Amino acid sequence: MTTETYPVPTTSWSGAAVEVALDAAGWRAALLALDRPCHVVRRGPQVGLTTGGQVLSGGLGEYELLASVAPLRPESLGSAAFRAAHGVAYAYHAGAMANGISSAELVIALGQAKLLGSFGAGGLPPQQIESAIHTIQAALPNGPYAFNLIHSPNEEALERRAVELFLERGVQTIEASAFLALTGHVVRYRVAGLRRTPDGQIEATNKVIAKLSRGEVAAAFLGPAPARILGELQAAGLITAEQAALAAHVPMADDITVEADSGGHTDNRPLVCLLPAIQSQRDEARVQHGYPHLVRVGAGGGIGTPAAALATFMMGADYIVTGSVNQACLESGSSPWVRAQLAAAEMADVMMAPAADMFEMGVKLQVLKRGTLFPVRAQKLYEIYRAYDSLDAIPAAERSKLERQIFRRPLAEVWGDTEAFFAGRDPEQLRQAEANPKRKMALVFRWYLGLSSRWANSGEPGRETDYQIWCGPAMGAFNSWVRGSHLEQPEERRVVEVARQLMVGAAYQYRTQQLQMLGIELPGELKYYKPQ
Ligand code: FMN
Repeated sequence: MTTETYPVPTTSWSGAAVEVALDAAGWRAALLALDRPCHVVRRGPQVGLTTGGQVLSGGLGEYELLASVAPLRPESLGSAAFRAAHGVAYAYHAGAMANGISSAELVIALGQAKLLGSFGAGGLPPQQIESAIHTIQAALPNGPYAFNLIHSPNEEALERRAVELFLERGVQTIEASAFLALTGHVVRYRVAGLRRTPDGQIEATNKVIAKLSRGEVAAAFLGPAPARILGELQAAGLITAEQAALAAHVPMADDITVEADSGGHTDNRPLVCLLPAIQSQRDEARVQHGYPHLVRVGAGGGIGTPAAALATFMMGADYIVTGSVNQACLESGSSPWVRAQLAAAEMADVMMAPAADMFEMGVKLQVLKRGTLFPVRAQKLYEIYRAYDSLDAIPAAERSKLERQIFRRPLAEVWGDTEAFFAGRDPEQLRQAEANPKRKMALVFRWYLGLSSRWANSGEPGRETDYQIWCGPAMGAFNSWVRGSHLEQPEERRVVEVARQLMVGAAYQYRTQQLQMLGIELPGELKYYKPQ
């Protein structure tokens, strides 16, 4: 036989009864007061939440103290070093979206709220990038902002010109993406910003946030710039001998964004697998190269809810990156039609489809399938490309179907436009196409793949079924989270509000999770954060 014992509480709570919330609204308010501690207290049968009063050691208070959680402001999530380095309020980065979908307006709105956004320079001609630099710098003379430097294997001149512009105009942060290895251009950007300070330290004024999803690319950006590339840059007079020497002691990137299954180009890796692998690579690189600071590792891909944001921070991410959810915001360079489709998307409304830039290699990217036939049509083009060696080899019936349904004009006309496009921009492409009919077919098909994303952004009337809308499952997750709140409506979605709600929600859910681990079972509607 056993007898039950009743321990004297070692801590108790003392305060006015009016400070103890007993109903759901009061509990929510207490949990939402993120800059105050939150106590769960009991007197008799009543359990309440409070953010006031006093915790006493010993049982002298009027209330028994069941659990307490410390304050946690959204500003505290992630790395303080990231916030300090980029001059931002949150460890949060809105990743680049090509063709100016991450528009100057979007980057400025974030920057004015002290949040980091990357301008979507990918796919834009240099004049448009230059004009965006001008607009963004005028609005945010002290930042924060970043520009995307996207690796451009097919049109190397674009990558070179972007770096020249960034250096000429003093753009001090870039988000470098789609790199398979380091190129002279990205190394030049990084190293041209190195200098020795009067106290003998090395200052890296050109910050690089490298976005990647593969270990070998991470290794390149975690290491110093390769001697071979430094030698070439120095010989060409693009960096000084001192900068080349300093580069041996500095990693290529300040920050590495680990990109899991995301909208647009993606390797579809799960965040929970990829992030720890790159984090340990980062730790090893620090030991190997003897860096005094850690390269920060953030993560994106799939973040569309506070739960996802919190999970990423709890895995040790220094910052989080969003993409898909920002395209659905008013400031994005997309069209109202696209924003409406995005706002209605479910998580399964996305699929992989052939990418315009690396079409011939069979590279795919993640797009919305809701409301558009683009993914199916692009896949059809890829199958035809694989099956035949030239446009003339396509059977007549098949060719006429393509001309009617997809191109809506004769392929000869499409080739005419393609020639005109490349004549000024990159005549080498035309020379290759003349020599190789399969290459010519690829360029004609890429006409459709390239224009379909522009039609989506401009809202080209009558072409809705061909809109190419890059989007990942984060969009559907976001939509189900905001259902019933002000953010359900496309016209209410603004990038700063989305960032704020995600970060506040992550801080809120951190505290409710902690309470759960302390044995406090909150009702479902309080456990999870809904946009307030
Ligand atoms: N990342 C880039 O580095 N350069 C781009 O040009 C680019 N374009 C994108 C366009 C769209 C519409 C979307 C949705 C994403 C794009 N991304 C690009 C990736 C985002 O910057 C971000 O890393 C990614 O969307 C995060 O994953 P999520 O979509 O699951 O939020």
